[in-house]
Amino acid sequence: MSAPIISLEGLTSTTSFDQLLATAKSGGCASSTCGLSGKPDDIDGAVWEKIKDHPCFSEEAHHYFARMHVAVAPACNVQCNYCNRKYDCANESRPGVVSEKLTPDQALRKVIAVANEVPQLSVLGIAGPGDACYDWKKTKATFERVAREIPDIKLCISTNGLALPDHVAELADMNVDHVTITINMVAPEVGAKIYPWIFYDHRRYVGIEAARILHERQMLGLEMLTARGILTKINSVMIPGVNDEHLIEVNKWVKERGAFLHNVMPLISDPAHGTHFGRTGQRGPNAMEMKTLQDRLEGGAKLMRHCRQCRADAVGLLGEDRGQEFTLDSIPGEVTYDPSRREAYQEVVAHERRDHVAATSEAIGMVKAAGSGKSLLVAVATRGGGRVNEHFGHAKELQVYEASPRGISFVGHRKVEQYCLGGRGENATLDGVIAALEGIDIVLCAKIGNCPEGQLAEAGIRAIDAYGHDYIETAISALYAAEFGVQPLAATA
Ligand code: CLF
Ligand code: SF4
Repeated sequence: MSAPIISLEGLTSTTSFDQLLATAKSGGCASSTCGLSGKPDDIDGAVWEKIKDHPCFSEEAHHYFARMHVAVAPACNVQCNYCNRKYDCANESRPGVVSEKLTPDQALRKVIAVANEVPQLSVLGIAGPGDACYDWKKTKATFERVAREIPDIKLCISTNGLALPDHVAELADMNVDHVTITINMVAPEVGAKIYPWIFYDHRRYVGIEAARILHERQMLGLEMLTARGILTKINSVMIPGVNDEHLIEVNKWVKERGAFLHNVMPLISDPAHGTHFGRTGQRGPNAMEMKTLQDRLEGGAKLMRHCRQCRADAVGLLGEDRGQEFTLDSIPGEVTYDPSRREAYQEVVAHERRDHVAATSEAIGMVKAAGSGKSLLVAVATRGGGRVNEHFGHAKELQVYEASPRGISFVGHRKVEQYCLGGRGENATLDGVIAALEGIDIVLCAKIGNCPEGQLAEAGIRAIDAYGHDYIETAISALYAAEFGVQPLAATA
């Protein structure tokens, strides 16, 4: 495998933008795999075209592409017991943080400002607070304005599904290819524990009747989207003791109705959020409970495991949030879209990801062929681009991969507090990081100091920085080889 033409850090930094442009214009790709499409063999070509730049609908794309959300549709027709609408829609975002509400014109201004600065931007999502289909006029006006100015941006919405069937035809007309429905139950008696009321057809419903109507509308909306070829992701909030076991049934129902992905998210519950579940002490699941349920769901509707439960005004790659750089008062009154950065980025990434796909396939083949029967859980510090390229002390999350006889797969992420600030590591912070790494065998990072390496070792976790800037899968396959005595692959970087 050849070295990358330029690093992904280089792709996005302002100082090397000239280099990025020059590389894109020259078509000067050093990759030995140019000419390959980069499409994995097991994905249909038309589906690949829709998902290849969508960071949520493709795990592979999330290493390269960014989404942004605009909070334009605050009204909601459902009450979820995990939501306090003073904050964000907890179906698609982290509760407890207030978002800036925007008009469609303000949203357009913000999208242009972000597109000019963040070359990875590929998707505009409307994901709360409130419901994008219920507050439809504002959703539609925003999408129409943005599609006129930036025609190649993908439009994406998240909805509770109650008003969805009324707007499927318009979503198809606007070329919205990606919809998320939050479905937490398929049995009204379970739903009644999650939704105290809904507002439908000019009146309020409560209890089992409310949950039954919501369920029927969600299934109808999903079937209508599937019939039109719109890719639908199902988000389910895992609420221990309420719907955790039941999500196995939900997975079956949505698979039968053509859902493209199923994303099981942990309930985030805190008394400070002022939600019903927060006030009544309902807990969320821990990382191992989540993984156990996800493992039980394997073989059903395909799982999304790389969700970051982002805010309703999130901007950037999924593992980062640059929203605070783009508040309305920091954006000029007049902005004009300049496509050059995004175009150059897309061209360079197209080359890079072909190389990455080939490297991944080789690495997975090696792990499968090893025939060791063993598995490893590896937590990786990365800044994007699918490479081991972050220092342990700078990481705010670690991406978790499992290497096993089935190959190498992304199984989740662990959020951690940044351990090293201003060149100094904090012991108390490190204790929290180690606790968050429960169950992990090995940490892979670009660099780690002796002190944290030693403390991780005491907790039974090995930290390795020998594969800095390699592709993640290639590094893991080499580790697997070293661990279980098979022939390692050559490094890529
Ligand atoms: Fe936004 Fe959602 Fe579209 Fe993605 S988020 S509307 S599908 S563009 Fe993505 Fe964020 Fe998870 Fe949502 S990581 S919370 S799944
Ligand atoms: Fe809150 Fe979203 Fe549920 Fe509405 S649909 S109550 S905004 S979590």
